[in-house]
Amino acid sequence: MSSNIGAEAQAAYGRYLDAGSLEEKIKYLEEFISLVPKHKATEKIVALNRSRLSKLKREVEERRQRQKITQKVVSPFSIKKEGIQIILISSYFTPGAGKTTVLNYLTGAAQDKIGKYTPLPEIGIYNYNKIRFQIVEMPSIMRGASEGVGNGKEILSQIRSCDLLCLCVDLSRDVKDQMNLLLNELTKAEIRINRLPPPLNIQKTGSNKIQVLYLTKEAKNIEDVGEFTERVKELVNANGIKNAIVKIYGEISFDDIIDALTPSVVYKKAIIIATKGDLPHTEGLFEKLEREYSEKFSKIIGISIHKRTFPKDFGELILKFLKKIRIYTMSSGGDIAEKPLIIDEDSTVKDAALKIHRKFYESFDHAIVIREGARQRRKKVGLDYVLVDNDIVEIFTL
Ligand SMILES: Nc1nc2c(ncn2[C@@H]2O[C@H](COP(=O)(O)OP(=O)(O)O)[C@@H](O)[C@H]2O)c(=O)[nH]1
Ligand SMILES: [Mg+2]
Repeated sequence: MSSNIGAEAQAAYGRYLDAGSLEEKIKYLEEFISLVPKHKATEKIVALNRSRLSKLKREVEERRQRQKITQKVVSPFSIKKEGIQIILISSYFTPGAGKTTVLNYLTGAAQDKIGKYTPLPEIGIYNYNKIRFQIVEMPSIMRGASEGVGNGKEILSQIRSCDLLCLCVDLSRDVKDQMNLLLNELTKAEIRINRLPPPLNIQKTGSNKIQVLYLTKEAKNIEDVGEFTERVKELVNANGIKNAIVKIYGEISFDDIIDALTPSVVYKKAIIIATKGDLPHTEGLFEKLEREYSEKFSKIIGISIHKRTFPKDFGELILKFLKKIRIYTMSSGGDIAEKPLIIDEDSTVKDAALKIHRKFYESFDHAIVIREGARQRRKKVGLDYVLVDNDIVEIFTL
């Protein structure tokens, strides 16, 4: 191993090589990666070992899935989704960041739990214009949560399937500490925040070689394609994959390749709620938080429960952030449903039909869309028609 690495890292690597169990191997390899100084000369070795690490983690995950099937335990941290699920988290300290306060403000739930440590999830329903948001407060995240400290594994596992993650940050305490802890544990749990999946795809084949294809102009925009290709192959190979096609559709980094090789990586949308802006010595701190984190978090809300500064249109703000629209279905009798159907922005009539029931798609004939304010208020359309917020849709089947 190269001398760029340092003695401590070398020692950790030795422990990794000697380790007997998968868990130990993961622990020492993580230690090694964290100890290696990060610069150009070590980039390759770090990437290679991160690829090995992701393979080890996949093996542990596969083993856990197999055990889960045989055990079938129901965890109190596993919450059945109702409507749009928003999870509130914060880093652990007392008194807390104000999660229960937010939950209670939005839903009326858990009034008696404000100011108390809540070791289990607290749940409430926030109704906004007939749209249901399920607000879940998770127990505070502790350092080491991704390794299981303070039920961290269960909490992070539920976060993986929520619709929106909300980081509650107390402005009266060190904001950086709180953010670092949360972002660090999320990253370790393979939860990527406000990022799109990288533009690449790795398919295993039977061809007995690794092939790398650059399919767009952006993908080809690399200094030395030959060297890059060799490195990609090395990373894929280090993950135990000997035959595959790697299709690259845009600009990517080595970290992106490792993410694509790690099936447990999920991509989550998240916002920050900064609390307690009324307390002394918090002036200017919200603006500082915005300056430091607005690149990663396009939505940061500053609140103070005492000054009642919670946004009145929180539901609207969330729908926009999640790029969702609401449509209203109409029956043949002309009755418009009271509850909207929530679908992704840019959805078509086909997407809506499928969401209502497959049969509306399978025997679809045409649809009528009523759009207030449009030049043609009532329009006969086909499956490809793109819907917008507040459209009223009636589907006619054959
Ligand atoms: N001054 C001030 N105190 C708050 C605010 N929000 C919450 N608190 C207080 O902070 C403490 C912890 O709140 P809680 O909601 O239980 O935090 P949790 O542990 O994150 O659920 C309680 O005493 C709350 O009354 C706020 O906006 N301003
Ligand atoms: Mg609480």
